[in-house]
Amino acid sequence: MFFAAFIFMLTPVLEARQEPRPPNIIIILADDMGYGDAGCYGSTTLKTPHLDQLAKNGLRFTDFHSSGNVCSPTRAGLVTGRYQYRAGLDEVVNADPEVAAHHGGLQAEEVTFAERLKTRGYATALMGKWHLGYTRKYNPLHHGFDRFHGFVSGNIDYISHYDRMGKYDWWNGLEPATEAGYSTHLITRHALDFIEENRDHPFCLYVAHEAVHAPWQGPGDPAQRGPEANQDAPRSSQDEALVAMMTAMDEGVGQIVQKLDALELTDHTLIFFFSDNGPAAGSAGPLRGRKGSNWEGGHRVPAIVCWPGRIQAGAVTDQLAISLDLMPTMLELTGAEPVPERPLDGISLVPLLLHGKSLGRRQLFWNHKAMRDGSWKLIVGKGGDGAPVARLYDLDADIGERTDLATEFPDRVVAMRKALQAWSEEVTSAVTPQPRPIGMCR
Ligand SMILES: [Ca+2]
Repeated sequence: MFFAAFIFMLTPVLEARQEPRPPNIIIILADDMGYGDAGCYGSTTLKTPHLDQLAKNGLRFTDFHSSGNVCSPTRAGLVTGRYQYRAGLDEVVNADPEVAAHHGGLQAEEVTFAERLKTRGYATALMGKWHLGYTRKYNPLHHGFDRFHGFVSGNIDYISHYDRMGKYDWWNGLEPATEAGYSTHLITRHALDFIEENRDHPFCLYVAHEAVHAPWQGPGDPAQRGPEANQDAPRSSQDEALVAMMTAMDEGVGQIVQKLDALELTDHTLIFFFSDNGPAAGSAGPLRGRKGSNWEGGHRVPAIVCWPGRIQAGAVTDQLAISLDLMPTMLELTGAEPVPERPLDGISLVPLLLHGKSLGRRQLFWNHKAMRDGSWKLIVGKGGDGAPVARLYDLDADIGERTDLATEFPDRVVAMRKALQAWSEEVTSAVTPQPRPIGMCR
């Protein structure tokens, strides 16, 4: 098995030390980075020395999942701590105004981790990709983020900062901002500035990288969109660009770590790195499926958490966890309270991170089509003849989802289908309405 040699339970227990203050929190989110797209996850084509070092200094997950298999849904789940279906954000907020889903976004009644951490005096910022609504009312500044430098669409030209519909999309808070530079570099630079500015103040920094989402552009490539676009200029191949894009992001991770060291904030800062879904151009490693899929390759992603002195260095865990767990984890670490009307769907990872404890057997769900129950994975869909079909895999023995065990374990299939159905009904029982312009139903 792919990671068999490396998987072990965390050896407990790091000696509890008095933390003089709640930690700073930095969430670094990669975009479309697959399970096999880092050196520490087995990549031979992509070099990620800074991520590998982060893993050496912290804890690496082998069974961590995004709550969605595409961009906007995972981000809605991350910032609210709830399955994104509850917020009415189960599909990508589309760049095209002719598509109904362009007009939706994160509605005002949702509660974000930034809003909750502000109740504890945290300075908050998003640097990078939002993708939870295009219009002004959806702006991160209206969702608890004090600062926002970045873009609101699913991707921009890395050089010219135009979205795929040809609209300029780079912002300083509520206002469009003209700023030259490769988007990954700009995101890192703003993150470093924010850390520096808040060196004496607790902060929560969400660094949402564009890398390694399309378009395929390294720092030296020409613009492909906007008035400066040059379609005739020589450019990297997709493979070359992917390497350059990953390298730029990885170097940014290294610069954040270095900045924390220089400011003597390392021991006071938890960094959580993960990807928002499986690969578009990269590798899912041993997993079946890619971005957009309910197979493991669509949602099992690289994830590393680092807090030197508090989380055991160099550990690897096979505990089952999901991006929805970040919000309850942050609330526990900072002493912030959840909002009773918005119950969270994840669990705090603090017992695992700080004490090496098991998270227990869990059930997780994706897209009304797939679920985990411990190591078991159920996927429902349609067979070649169009008839409903349910497939069952034991991921402990079959991480690549190759051997369907449904006929061998019919009772388990029935029980899991029932659980999936009950979950589906529950998460869609009180969905936040999304606006749909008259005449648009799609
Ligand atoms: Ca993505």
